Formats: sequence, structure tokens, C-alpha cells
Amino acid sequence: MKLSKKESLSLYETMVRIREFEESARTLMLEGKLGGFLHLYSGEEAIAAGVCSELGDEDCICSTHRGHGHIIAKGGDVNRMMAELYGKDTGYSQGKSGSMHIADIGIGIIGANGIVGACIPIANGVAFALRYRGRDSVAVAFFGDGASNRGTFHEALNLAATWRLPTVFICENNGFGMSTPPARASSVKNLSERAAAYGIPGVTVDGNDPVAVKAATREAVVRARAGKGPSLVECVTWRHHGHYIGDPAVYKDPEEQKRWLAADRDPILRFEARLVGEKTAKGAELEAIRQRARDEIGAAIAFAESSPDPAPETLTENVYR
Ligand SMILES: Cc1ncc(C[n+]2csc(CCOP(=O)(O)OP(=O)(O)O)c2C)c(N)n1
Repeated sequence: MKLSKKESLSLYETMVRIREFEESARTLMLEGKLGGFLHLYSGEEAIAAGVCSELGDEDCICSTHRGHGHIIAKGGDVNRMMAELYGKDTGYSQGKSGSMHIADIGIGIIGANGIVGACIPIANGVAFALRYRGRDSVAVAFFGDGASNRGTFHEALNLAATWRLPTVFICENNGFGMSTPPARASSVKNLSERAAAYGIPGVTVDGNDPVAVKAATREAVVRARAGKGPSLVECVTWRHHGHYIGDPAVYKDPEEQKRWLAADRDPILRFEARLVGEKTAKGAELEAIRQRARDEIGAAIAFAESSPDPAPETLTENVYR
């Protein structure tokens, strides 16, 4: 896939913004400034960047407990997301949901979801609604390798295939479902092989290469828009940190961890080298993008810290009780 300079830099910028958000959130949580649980997306940025670069405003995404990257890549507001992590009134859910329930329906972010595998059939519902309304938009379900062992995955693929729904299933195989590697939880070599059971295309790509992810997504999206039904794209990646902040990840092989974080494998460092090597961009241009991301996330933190707490009398508003 041949990309313009603008497209390449846009992929890079999305990845850098996600990494900056995640690493800042990690620091803030370790400093005791954030509550709740945080499942970081560091290391997986190429997937959200590649997939969402193929989506328009009308297309929808359904996300997971590890959703910050998806939300940033789909155009979510980092100020409101950071404020939500701080539990502030200006957050996406007035500080009542925290990290795992961020939604922005107006721009197709149907919602993050703390229930593993739950977003997969929800994406089918969205896809059905889009088609019912006569749109040629698609619904994307992001989910992990662990989620692909749940019944919701299999039922959703079967239904989407049978009804030819415009759903794009993006499996983020980051090496672990909590502490369990996929090889200990499933008998197929590539999780994409499961697509064959439902008569739909399935492909496995390098999930640390935003261009490979973008190309595979384009194929799936074109097919879905044309009414030809769903596809399964497995993106192989590696989560840099533990399952959540606080998990020491003792189950990771330190050598393997080192290999995945190296400059030839980390999605951002590798793409940087490629952009410079192919003379698409100069190092200084990339540094300017990184600085912009640092400024943006710094401003989001300042916004969150200077925002008011929700008023005590609103405690039971907009929540199930
Ligand atoms: C239905 C359900 N079962 C168990 C959990 C607890 N849980 C939270 S995340 C997780 C692992 C998910 O692994 P995977 O789908 O591979 O996503 P990843 O965390 O690797 O991104 C589990 C078991 C849950 N939240 N929901």
C-alpha cells in the first residue's frame, strides 16, 4: 500500500498521541492522582491508528477495557477523557465511569466496555442499524485474543456472516489474556483461522505495522460497505505493560519483552525509522509531531486538574440504582 506523506504522518501522529496519553496516565496513576483501573494500550498503537484511518465520521467503533487508543484514533476528545480518568465533572461521564465506559456517540464511538467480548455482538447491532437506515457505514469491533475464546465472539461472527452485516472484527492479539498466552487457550495457530468456520475472510497481519493494519482494514471495510459481509482481521502485537497498572507481569519472559520493545519492533520507533529511511520525513518533523503530542496531553492534564469535581448532589444522576 502506497501512502502519501500526509497519510503517513497522520498515522505517526495518532500513534504518538496515544503513547503520550497512555504513558502520562501511567505516571499520574503511579503518583496516586487517578483512581480505578487503567489498562494501557502502549505497544498496540498501530492497530487503532491503522484501523481508524480507514473510517469516516459515520462509521462506528465498539471498544474494550483497553480503549483509550481507539477513542483517540477515532477523534475522541483527550481533555474529556483525561478529565474522566481524574473523576472530574468535565469528563465524558461527569467523572462517574472512569476509563472503561468512555463513549462519544456523535463521532461513532459507541463505547468502551469492561465486559470482555461484550462489544462484539454490540458491533453487530450497530452494523444492523446502519444498514437498516440505508447507510453504507460499517461498525468495527475491537477485542483481544482472550475475548476470541468467548461465546459472544463465535455467535457474533456466525450472525454477522449469516446476515452479511457490515461488521469488521479486529482481534488485537497482544500475547496475553491477562496472564494466559493464546497458545494455552486455543488450538489454532492464527486466531484468524476461525473465520473459516463462518465462511468469511480471515487474515493475520503484523499489528505493529500501521500500514499493514490499514491495508487489511481497507479490504474489510470495502467489502462491508459493498454489502458483502464481515471480515476478521487478527493484528499481532504486544502489550508493553502488565494487564493493568499494578500487574507486575511476572509471567512475561524478559527476553521476549525486550525483543518486542526494541527499535525494530516497537510500532512507533520502527515507523519512525521507516519514515526517515524512505525520506518521507526528516527527524525534526517527527520531533515536532512528538512535541505537539506532549503539549496536547500536557494541556489535557491541566484541563483535568483545573476542572471541578462533580457536585455531591449529582452522585446518583445518570447511573443505574
Ligand atoms: C466476561 C468477563 N470475564 C472476565 C473478565 C475479567 N477480565 C478483564 S480483562 C480480561 C482479559 C482480556 O484479555 P483479552 O481479551 O486478550 O484483552 P487484553 O486485556 O489482552 O487487551 C479478563 C479475563 C471480564 N472483565 N469480563
